[in-house]
Amino acid sequence: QGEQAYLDLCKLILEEGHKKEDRTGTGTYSVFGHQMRFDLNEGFPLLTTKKVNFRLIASELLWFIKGDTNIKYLLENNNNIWNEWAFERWVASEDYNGPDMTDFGLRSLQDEEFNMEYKKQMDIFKERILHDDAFAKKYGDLGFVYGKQWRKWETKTGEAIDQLKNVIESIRTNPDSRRHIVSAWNPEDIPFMALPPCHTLFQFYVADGKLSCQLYQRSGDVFLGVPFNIASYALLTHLIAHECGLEVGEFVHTIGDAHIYSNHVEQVKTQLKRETRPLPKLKLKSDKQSVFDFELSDFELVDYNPHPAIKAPIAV
Ligand code: DHF
Ligand code: TMP
Repeated sequence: QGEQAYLDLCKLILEEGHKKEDRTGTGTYSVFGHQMRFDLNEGFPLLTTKKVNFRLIASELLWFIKGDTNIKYLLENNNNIWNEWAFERWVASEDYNGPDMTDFGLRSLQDEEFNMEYKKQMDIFKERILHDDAFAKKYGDLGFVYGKQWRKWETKTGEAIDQLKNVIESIRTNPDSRRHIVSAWNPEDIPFMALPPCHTLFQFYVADGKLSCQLYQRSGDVFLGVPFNIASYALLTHLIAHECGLEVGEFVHTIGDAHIYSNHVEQVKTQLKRETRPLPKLKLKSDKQSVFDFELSDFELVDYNPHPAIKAPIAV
């Protein structure tokens, strides 16, 4: 139980994964079509076999919920997880005239001198996003990412659909509906997206007074992204259940291409040698009702005693 479903997936990929090249040039081991289930009543599904930073997950989710797509908010919350994808656009733009940053993701791993220069350019970029509003507006925005698709989906006639608000309303007024869906995948937008949405679509389900959620994730970086994704959707399910006066049920996580990058294999092996510990509990510390009113300080994670963090490079 607990995080075992996650560890089982890691084991499965190491033992039976297909060796596959990928867009980033890193190389992966991968399986296709895998499902994990987490009973949210057992505890909050944040891994204990390595320390995962809940603050980063919560601030990213609040960013989505606000409908924000600019990394400025994340940087103000000391959250750097989306920097590379904004930086990528900046260094490819006409306005950038610093040293060549082509393929910075791979090169920073292979060439220490380049890595120093990359870090320097990234720091300059972050400073400008934080302190130069016009710059932030132009280069901090990731465009059609989750915040936009969830809250301001653009229709052909130029109107905006608030999928998140609508789904909460439909859960409240028509819990038995089989149409509680939020889609982030808009074929029309794909060519303009920094990263076509990895969490493509999610659906809610109400039975016996409990709210469950299933995510279809087209592509999952099992070591780095997936632990964040599990906790993020668990948190979202807690918030929506809270607003709708429901208990929490299960989080069902279905992944299309579930992969371990070749430069994460040693880290995963280290993690698999560790004993799991009891899951933490999530506390909502305020009497707020609406999902849209929550702030970082309203969340508290109790009894989280994980093994130490394990570092790994992210594929860009
Ligand atoms: N690209 C790839 N290749 N994998 C991803 O998981 C991914 N995730 C994205 C954007 N692009 C991606 C957004 N989510 C980290 C976790 C989630 C995430 C982005 C980054 C991450 O680097 N986690 C590290 C350290 C975080 C930190 O302390 O700053 C970790 O060890 O969990
Ligand atoms: P892709 O677009 O070529 O599939 O690359 C996206 C990579 O990012 C892939 O390794 C999956 C990973 N990813 C996650 O696992 N979770 C996430 O939330 C995001 C945004 C990306």
